Amino acid sequence: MKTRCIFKSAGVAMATAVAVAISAPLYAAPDTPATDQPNPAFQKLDTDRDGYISRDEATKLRNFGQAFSEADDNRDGKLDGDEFVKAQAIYDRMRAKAYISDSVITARVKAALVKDKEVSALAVNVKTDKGIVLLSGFVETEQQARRAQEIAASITGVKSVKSNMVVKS
Ligand SMILES: [Ca+2]
Ligand SMILES: [Ca+2]
Repeated sequence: MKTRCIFKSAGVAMATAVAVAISAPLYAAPDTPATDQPNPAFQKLDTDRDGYISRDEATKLRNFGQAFSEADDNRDGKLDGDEFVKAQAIYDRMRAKAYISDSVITARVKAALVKDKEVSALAVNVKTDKGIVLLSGFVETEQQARRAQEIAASITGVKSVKSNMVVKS
């Protein structure tokens, strides 16, 4: 914002031609009127170069929908430069949250296993990577292994369950 104002007053004070000559290299992308600096992510998404990110253009980013809705302040169904910056911040926050939730998932699975009569006494190790739970350790029967897998799969946020559990014989 500041830069734009300075250039505006400079343009009035100096000859217009000089102002244009100075500002031209800085504003190489004339189709992004809402931002002071060209945003590379914005330009990449704005395939029709109308200066807005439409819903359609935003589908190139995975799971961007919620951030899109929250950032679209004037509810016109598209994001201008400022709204897009806001959307990026929301998107980054959401992704950070998704990352943390691996440890939350692990804690929930462990708690659920401890509560279950059939598997509570077993030493089942739980690891979670991007929502995928890996169970390992020793169990006494196949049934216990299956039960542990079922419990893990029922936890909110779990995408799938892998088992490295070994049946002691
Ligand atoms: Ca566009
Ligand atoms: Ca908008």
